Amino acid sequence: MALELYLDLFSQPCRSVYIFAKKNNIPFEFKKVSLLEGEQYGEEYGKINMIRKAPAIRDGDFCLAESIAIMQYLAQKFKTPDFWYPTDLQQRARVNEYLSWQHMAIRMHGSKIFWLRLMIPKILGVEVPQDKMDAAVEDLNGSLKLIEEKFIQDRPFIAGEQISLADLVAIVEIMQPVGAGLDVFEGRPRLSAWRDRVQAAIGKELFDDAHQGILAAQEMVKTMDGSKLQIFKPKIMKLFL
Ligand SMILES: N[C@@H](CCC(=O)N[C@@H](CS)C(=O)NCC(=O)O)C(=O)O
Repeated sequence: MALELYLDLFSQPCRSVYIFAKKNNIPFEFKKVSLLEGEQYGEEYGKINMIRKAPAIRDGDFCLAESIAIMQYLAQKFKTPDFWYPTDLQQRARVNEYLSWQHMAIRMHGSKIFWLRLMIPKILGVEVPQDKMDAAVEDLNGSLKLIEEKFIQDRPFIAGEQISLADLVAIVEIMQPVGAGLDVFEGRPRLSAWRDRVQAAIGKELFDDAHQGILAAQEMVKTMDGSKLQIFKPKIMKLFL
């Protein structure tokens, strides 16, 4: 049975897994889990991932959740080039440092901006108080500053001279608020130069392919049928407001 990747490219962790698998020519079957349609709560998906989040994979009778664990599994199973997840002790520790930090930092703040700027007002029809928005932008700015000053510094990439899982996860996370129309690169030349290097290392075609949905999100919400999302409104409000 082919390796199955359960993904929705609207989701940051799914895009990271998708790009990683494609870039490394890992053969897989794309299984779409439409998160906005609530497919993660279906009976079949529960058998793949009882956490009920995407991404997840099935490799034979082995199922695995969590994007970072998935990419580490794929890196080892398919023996991807060392730079993605270096065997060098300190380089790997540098990658792990970012991968450990990002969950509660750039991922959380970037995702929050996406919901506050776009999905909550445009799809759920709820006005977001200005102080909530300002606080979210302040948190995001704090994380972006740390990415520049702590994680990139004066290196080409987070772990040194070559791209790694840390850069892949970081760029994909940073693109989430961009999808909601926030230009996070403006006034950040170091971040912009790093983005250009990471995009070049991934390849423009693959990067654009993975991001076409999220970068079209502002257009998409104009015609989106948000009725299914209303079921998740209490959860979304609790999470983001
Ligand atoms: N830590 C997990 C996060 C997974 C996650 O939160 N996925 C979101 C999409 S970005 C999801 O599936 N949300 C659906 C829901 O909460 O109902 C990972 O890195 O894979």
